[in-house]
Amino acid sequence: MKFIHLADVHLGAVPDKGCPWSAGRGEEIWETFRRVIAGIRENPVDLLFIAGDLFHRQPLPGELKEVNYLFSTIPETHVFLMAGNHDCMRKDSFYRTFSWAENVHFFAGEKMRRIRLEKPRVTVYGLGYEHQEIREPLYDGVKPSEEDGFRVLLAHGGDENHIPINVRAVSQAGFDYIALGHIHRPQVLVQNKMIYPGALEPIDRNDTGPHGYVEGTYEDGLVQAEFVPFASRSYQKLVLTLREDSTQLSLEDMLRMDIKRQGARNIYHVVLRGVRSPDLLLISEKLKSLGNVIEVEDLSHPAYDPEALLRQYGGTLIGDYIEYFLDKEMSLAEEKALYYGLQALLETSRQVK
Ligand SMILES: [Mn+2]
Repeated sequence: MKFIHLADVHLGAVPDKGCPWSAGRGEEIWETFRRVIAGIRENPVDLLFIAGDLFHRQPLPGELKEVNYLFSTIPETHVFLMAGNHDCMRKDSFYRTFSWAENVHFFAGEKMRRIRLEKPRVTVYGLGYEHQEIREPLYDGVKPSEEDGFRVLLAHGGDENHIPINVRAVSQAGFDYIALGHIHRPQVLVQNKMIYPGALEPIDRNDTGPHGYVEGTYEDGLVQAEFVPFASRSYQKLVLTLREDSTQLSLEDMLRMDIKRQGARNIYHVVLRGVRSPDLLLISEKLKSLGNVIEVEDLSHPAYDPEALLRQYGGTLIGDYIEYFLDKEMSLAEEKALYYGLQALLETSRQVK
């Protein structure tokens, strides 16, 4: 028996609002979901688990129809679907009245339900969110009944406000596989058994690293499951190390090359480290324009030698300023203050001369 497990697709989300590349990303999330279904059409699986937050917010009737159309193109695959906290089934939710294709099994309501199929032999336990927050540990006491075949728990949450989960209790309750959703970074809690596949596409800048879904098999009581990277891009951190001879243009070249090497589609958080010449005036806006750069964080500092400057400027305002900092353990912010302050003081004293 083959299955695919995904979660947190967040259809309808438009990540990185205000950034030049943002406009296409809402569409891209739909496209990646469509590609998953197209992949199943080519290499069929028996079961598709979608562990909540398929939509970023309340789905519109048209959106449900699109998703249902996609499911109808894989009639051999049984789709198990639940509402998560983002797309929870409110009183007026279109989820309540929607009629799904025959191969779709939708968990409606916060009461635990069991769906049993005979072909293939599988039992899936689950529920759907009707509220944005659920603080009761609804999964902790659930035990599957004794029956043959693949026994699965479809579950969304795991933090304090979204059905807290006791990993030990749930992993030992007797399920063959626990298909989790809600945490956006892929995470294996128990190998081949209890897994967060993470968001299918990264949804915001905290969703760093690879994204995709989990693909697995169930054979004679044995589950094999592995992560398949599938997202069209990822958020990455990119560190540029400055030296005293770095210039704005040399940095731009370095960044261009790094972005080319790591993929122009990815979205970068650029961190500047190392030392730079005191007269280098960094234009980080310019760096931002060289690719999908969401932030430039400057942790570099000018190549001043505070001790030498102290000898040179002892007894002056600059000397006192340096002494104030050198006498103590400096935090990162204080270190920055020292260097920025020095820069300002040295420039003023130069102008006075
Ligand atoms: Mn969620």
